Amino acid sequence: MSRYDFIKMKKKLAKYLDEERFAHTMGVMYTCASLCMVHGGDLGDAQAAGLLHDCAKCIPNKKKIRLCEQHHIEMTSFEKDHPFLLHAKLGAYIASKKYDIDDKDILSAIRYHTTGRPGMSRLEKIVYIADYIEPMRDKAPNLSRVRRLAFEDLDECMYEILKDTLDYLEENPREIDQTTVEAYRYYKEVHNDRKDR
Ligand code: DGI
Ligand code: FE
Ligand code: FE
Repeated sequence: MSRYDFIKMKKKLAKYLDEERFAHTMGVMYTCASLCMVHGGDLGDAQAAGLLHDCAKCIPNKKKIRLCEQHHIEMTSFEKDHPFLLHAKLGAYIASKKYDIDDKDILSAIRYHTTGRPGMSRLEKIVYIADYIEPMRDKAPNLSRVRRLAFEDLDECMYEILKDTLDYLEENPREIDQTTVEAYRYYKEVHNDRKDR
């Protein structure tokens, strides 16, 4: 038996997410599980992180800001201007308070699932990547290649996804969060260091 009551968690989550988001969430949860089977780690933790990664996604933007203020969750001015980004931070908070998750790595995987960050843990990478490649996703470029890469090499896959995400965001450079840029630079360096060896 898993330490997690996934049935109970899913029931609760279904109340806070719309149908489409819930379906995406299931895709992410099972994709996290599959990636964990290949790359290692705790299967229950991977599923819990995937299941809860977007738990704050359907909260209206104004309310996201208000909740962050109420619970003393620090916001950058960029996040205040782009409140959809807050669903990651706020999601980590809700996962800990409302879903009794106390594992730091799970909470951090939720926290950084939108931007990534330099030096991510295996679980953080698994959630970030699963969010991008789950079966319902269909808009990103190079998806079939990225999907294969996800099961071969997490760091290379992070580099590829961050590169494609920034290429897409470059259309409106003012929209780019510094954390995304820092994550990209980090995984680009990992990529280049390997090539040189
Ligand atoms: O919540 P999801 O839609 O499942 O996925 P997500 O939390 O990864 O959010 C996806 C969007 O986030 C995607 O359109 C790219 C965008 N994103 C990632 N980094 C940045 C960003 N958007 C802005 N404005 N700035 C960023 O740095
Ligand atoms: Fe998200
Ligand atoms: Fe998501």
